[in-house]
Amino acid sequence: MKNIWTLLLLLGSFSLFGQVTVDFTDPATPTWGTNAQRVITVNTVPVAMMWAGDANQDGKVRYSDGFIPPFTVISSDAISIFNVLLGDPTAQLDGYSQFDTNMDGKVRYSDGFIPPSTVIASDALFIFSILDGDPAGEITQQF
Ligand SMILES: [Ca+2]
Ligand SMILES: [Ca+2]
Repeated sequence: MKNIWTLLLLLGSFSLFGQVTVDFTDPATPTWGTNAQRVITVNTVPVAMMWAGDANQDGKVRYSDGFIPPFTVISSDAISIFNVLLGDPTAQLDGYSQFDTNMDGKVRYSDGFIPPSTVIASDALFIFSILDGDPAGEITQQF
């Protein structure tokens, strides 16, 4: 299972016959709910994408733990990456994984470097960037 959330097309009705092509990268494509997609700018063009970063699969993207009094803890996705690497901040897992938030085929807590110039980006820092650099930020999956 990946760390991206399900995305639903918002249509009044549709036919079950024939082939339908839907461009979810077009921000004008109607999707169910509010804030269902993240919109970024690529070469000055707005592009919609699915939310990623829910490494622990709890329906929320968080960099740090959250707390809702009196007893509810919302676990950090970044810490879940640290834990799956057995607490080694420089470790790396290769292959398909829900903890691979930037979807490069590798799970890393910190950036890796292969000389002379290859950087393997941190999945934890990717979560931080999804939250626009707010360590206490949170995005909740709709539905
Ligand atoms: Ca989560
Ligand atoms: Ca990765």
